[in-house]
Amino acid sequence: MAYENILFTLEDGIATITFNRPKALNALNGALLGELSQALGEVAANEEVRVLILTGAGEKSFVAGADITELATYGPLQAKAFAQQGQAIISTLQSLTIPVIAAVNGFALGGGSEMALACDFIYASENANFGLPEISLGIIPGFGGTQRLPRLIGPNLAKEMIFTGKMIPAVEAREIGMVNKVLPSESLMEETLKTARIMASKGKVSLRAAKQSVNRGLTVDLATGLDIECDAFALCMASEDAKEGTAAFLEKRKAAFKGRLK
Ligand code: CO8
Repeated sequence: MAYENILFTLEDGIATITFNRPKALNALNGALLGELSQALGEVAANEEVRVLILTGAGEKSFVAGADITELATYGPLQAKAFAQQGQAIISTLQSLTIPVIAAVNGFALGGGSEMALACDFIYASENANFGLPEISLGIIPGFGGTQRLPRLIGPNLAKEMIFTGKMIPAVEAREIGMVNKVLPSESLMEETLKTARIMASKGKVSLRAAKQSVNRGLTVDLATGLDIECDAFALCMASEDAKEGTAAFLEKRKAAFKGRLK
């Protein structure tokens, strides 16, 4: 499908979705969210996709939040529908079975931070800034920020960010555990791709099982989480990838995973 507000590419099993409204700092309007939803559907349906990267067009912004010109026209019911649309799409993103990296190349504000938080991890450029500035607009985060940020960095730091609306630079975001790596702008995509290629070379069944074990385990008590891990581990052993991975080790060669869900 042809997109106008995002760019979608797929190369060597790595899909990249680029938010592409640089004149509005890639702010999320209804049209962009609709296209993102379509693109995530394409990613989920295509067995060739092994890893997804999200990034923003231009050098200044990943996503500067929901489009405030659209937001300003909403009454409560439209606002609820918009928040539900955004939350559903971001939940779809979070529940993709493949790894998803946010390559944050500038402002990640409001819905932009919330989008990045739903990815498996974040790499950021040195000029990136993160924040949930909704409080300064007289509203609160509506795309999951009050839920995902405290789970990631703890309630006190999250409350400080949400109650003040202040932006924090990439280095500080790394210190508090929001960001895995901070990179010079010019090497952000290459470094992100390097990590994506490493993950894309692993077994698809085991990657999927690892992601589901971590994500599901985080929502339950430790004993239940360990059960989830045991079951997922056992399922992996039935896969073609596990046979190949263990045989390759014993034969002292590099494993050639087929990426099939068997
Ligand atoms: N929406 C629409 N347009 C935007 C947005 C935005 N979020 N952010 C920037 N733009 C536009 C500006 O209006 C400007 O357009 P123009 O050139 O036509 O005047 C252009 O992008 C460039 O922006 P600036 O000139 O402001 O660039 P600066 O470098 O001076 O500042 C900032 C960059 C700091 C990022 C500044 O633009 C800013 O503060 N933007 C708004 C950030 C913000 O508040 N985001 C949160 C939005 S609310 C939200 O995300 C809620 C999500 C959940 C919603 C669910 C509820 C229904």
